[in-house]
Amino acid sequence: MGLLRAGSGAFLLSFVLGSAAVGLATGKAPAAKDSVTANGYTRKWWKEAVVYQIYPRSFQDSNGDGIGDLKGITSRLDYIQKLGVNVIWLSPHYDSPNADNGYDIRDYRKVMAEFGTMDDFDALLKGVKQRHMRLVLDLVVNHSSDEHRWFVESRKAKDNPFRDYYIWKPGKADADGKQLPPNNWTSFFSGSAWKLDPETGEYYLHYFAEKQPDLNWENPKLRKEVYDLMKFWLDKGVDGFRMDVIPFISKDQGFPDLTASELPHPEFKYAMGPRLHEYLQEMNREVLSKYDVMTVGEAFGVTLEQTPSLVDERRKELDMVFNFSAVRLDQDNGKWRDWTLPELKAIYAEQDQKLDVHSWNTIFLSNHDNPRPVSSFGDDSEAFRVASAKLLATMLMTLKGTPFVYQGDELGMTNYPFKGIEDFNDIAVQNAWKELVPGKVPADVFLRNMSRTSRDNARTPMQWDGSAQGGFTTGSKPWLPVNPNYATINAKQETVDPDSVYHYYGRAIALRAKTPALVYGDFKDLDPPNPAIFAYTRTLGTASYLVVLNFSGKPAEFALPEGVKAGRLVLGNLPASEAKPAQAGGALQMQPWEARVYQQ
Ligand code: TEU
Ligand code: CA
Repeated sequence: MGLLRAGSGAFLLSFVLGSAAVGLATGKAPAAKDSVTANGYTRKWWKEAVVYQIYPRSFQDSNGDGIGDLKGITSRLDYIQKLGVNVIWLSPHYDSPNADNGYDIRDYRKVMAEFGTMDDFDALLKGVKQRHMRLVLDLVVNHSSDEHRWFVESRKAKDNPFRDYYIWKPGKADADGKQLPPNNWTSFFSGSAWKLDPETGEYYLHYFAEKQPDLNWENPKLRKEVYDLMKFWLDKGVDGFRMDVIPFISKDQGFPDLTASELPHPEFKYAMGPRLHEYLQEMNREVLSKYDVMTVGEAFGVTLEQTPSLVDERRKELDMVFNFSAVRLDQDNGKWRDWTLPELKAIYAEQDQKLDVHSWNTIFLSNHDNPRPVSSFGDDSEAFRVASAKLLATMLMTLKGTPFVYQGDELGMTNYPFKGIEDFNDIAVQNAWKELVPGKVPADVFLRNMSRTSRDNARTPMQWDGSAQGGFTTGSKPWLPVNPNYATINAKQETVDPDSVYHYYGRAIALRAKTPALVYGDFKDLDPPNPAIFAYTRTLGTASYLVVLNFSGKPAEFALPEGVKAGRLVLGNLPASEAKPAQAGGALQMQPWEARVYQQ
């Protein structure tokens, strides 16, 4: 077993003796009430796991209609398993009219017809389990679709039994008696967050699209419905939830206007409402505590200071959250910005400082809402795409926290060469275009910005092979065009090439899996202000690793600080890496985008 080779001394003994060590290797759940610790952390399977995110619409089409589906995913499970990941997070697969690609759910207990049937889901779940992986679903319960039965009822009349499942308010009249929304809250998809519904003459709240009315968590009946639907899926055997904008579920019942300074970032006002902790603790008590599952909340609008209040294990709320600082470092309020390496390093250092042993972090640079990391954080030019994608993989697998890999990143897939507005599918882009162009923003400026920041960059189909449509569909019209670089960047080519980004991900994931220090070890940034090199150590007892990453297209020297040595090279992204161990006081000559991991 790999674990036996890693680390040493008393720590190793407790690590291997713990029943969870067996779980780690087999993918089975550790024994309940396992309280084995590592470096002060309670060991958990989800802390030791690597998660792979699937956006079903774009993963693999099985019937030629141009839309990815569950059968398609099942047919690719071997590919995912061979990468060495332990958990799959599936973006919404529920019945939906697709105003926001499944993040607008019409029926929480039904599979989206385009994706298949409940039998297909059961087959997928079985296939995942057979391969000793786990399946985590997307829980979208801040809002539903306006086509959900609850909303169809709710909008009918003020005294409808489902009225209080949503948030209804009368409008305000201005000086001329004109009807205005109840307050100035804005939607993330442009315009007011309130929509006047002619049926009853009241407004309903929608933080996202008009077709995504916010659910009213003040209503205990609604909360019970949510807990029941969670149990429905957990009883099928799923292993947890990624919770969509979960910090938004509790609303300030005073519904105060946002101030001018709050308006650019309403997420910080919408998140962490007065009853959020109460709801999460109730959910944990009623549902989560009864299963051996993992939860990860999308912490949009949550500050790092607030994070422990959601994930401190003693509070029994969530296991982990996605903090947005790193993934959105290249954007400010939807606008692309230049970022610097010291800024990125400061984020990870601060996360490490502010989360103590009771709180666990996530490490990710991408998902279905963000551009491709090799384009944003690496260099997707011909010269450096492969090296920089591997460097990012090295970082993801060696920082402290559970790593999340978004589909296609393991191939080094890049942003899409968007040209016109018609190339974009995302409702966020289409709504913003209508609101801003041409009056407030010139079209070319808008398009240039969106081509760097748009969510559609991540949503183009998986590139499986060099055949038409990249092997994503046998049809001629995928729902979103395949990136034209599929001829050179694709899974078929990368699975046969031992030097590919794909196989490098596999090696980095395997290294993490067998190296407790890379999971639980102390993190220390060796040179925070260095503009090109990110160098850090991960140390657990006597086991210590040195990670050196050259985040630039130029050679860079890294002088080893006092007490740090580069011993045995255990991972490197360039064949020409100097394998010669460098002693303390020596220097490493790093090639452009070179990444190395040494055992000290
Ligand atoms: O994302 C919400 C979110 O925080 C953003 O990434 C959002 O998409 C962006 O800021 C829009 O400008 C979650 C889902 O991940 C996303 O796909 C959904 O669209 C959204 O919630 C609504 O469910
Ligand atoms: Ca299909």
